[in-house]
Amino acid sequence: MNSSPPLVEERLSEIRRVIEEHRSFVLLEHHKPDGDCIGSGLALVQALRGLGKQALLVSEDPHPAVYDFLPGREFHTRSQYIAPEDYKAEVAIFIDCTDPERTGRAIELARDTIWINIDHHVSNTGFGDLSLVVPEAAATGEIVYRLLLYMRVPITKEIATCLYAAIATDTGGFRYQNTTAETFEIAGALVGYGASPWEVAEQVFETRTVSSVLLLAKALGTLKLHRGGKLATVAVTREMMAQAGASPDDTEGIISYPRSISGVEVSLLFREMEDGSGFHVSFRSRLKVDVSKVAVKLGGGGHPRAAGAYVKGTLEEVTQKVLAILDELDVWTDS
Ligand SMILES: [Mn+2]
Repeated sequence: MNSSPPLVEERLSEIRRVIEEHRSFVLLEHHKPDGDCIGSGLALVQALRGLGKQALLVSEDPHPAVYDFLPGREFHTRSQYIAPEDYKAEVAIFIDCTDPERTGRAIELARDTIWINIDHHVSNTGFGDLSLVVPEAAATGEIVYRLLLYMRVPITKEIATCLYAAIATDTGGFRYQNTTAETFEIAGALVGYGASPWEVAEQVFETRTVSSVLLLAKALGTLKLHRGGKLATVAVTREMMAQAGASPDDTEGIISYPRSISGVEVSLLFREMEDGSGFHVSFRSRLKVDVSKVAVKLGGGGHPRAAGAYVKGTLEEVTQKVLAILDELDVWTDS
């Protein structure tokens, strides 16, 4: 992990220079931020503050309550609470965002700033004045760690906890295919800096709200198998959300159940949009199918094993549309 590829090395040095030469920063998260985005953002905002910089982490959507235990929350706000004229940054750092639009209204704070793009999504557009996109990284948290190490920024227990949480969540607790030796090396180093694997696991993986468990029960009632048992789908409607008293966060993790069924290669979760215009489709694949290709065809994006897209229409129409694209890609035959 000490030998970065030349391009990454060059970008790290350019980013270090930009950080050293400026004093005010805005860090932008993608909409519906996940653990990697939140942990990476909180780590970086605390690191910049530690360097004596002015830094603020901004997201359009709230942080799910499950991440409330992470340090640095006092440096985060939502775009609805801050007007662009109230916070003038010289540099904007986009975190875990495939493209700038993913930040939603938070992007208004990035006007007339230098743009730095730090991400690990294959589908990242390479936007920004400086882009540090490392698709081999399991999490954006790994890249932020490398940057802090490169800059010789002291890694406090607080920063280590945030980065560890970022990596633990994007690797599904070090179980997904993206987990590498480097992931463990970095995670090990972070534990050395004071991160507690047990505390993060307990808070993030071992704690659920009652509404999420009720919603899970309803979602599993919709389970259907297609294409000879290689595709499993579940749906969450607005009605089910209301009955369970669920918030959008409560859909987290539901998709891992259909994917865990023996023989299933691809699983889909259809989540009805709040305005009823269509469904957000989450894709997960086990081994062979690159679901990011399907998501991109539908105007979405993501990783080969986890992706998502918004599709307009009724549940039946959306299901037919997605299945047609999966069939078109001929993913069921090459076994
Ligand atoms: Mn990520």
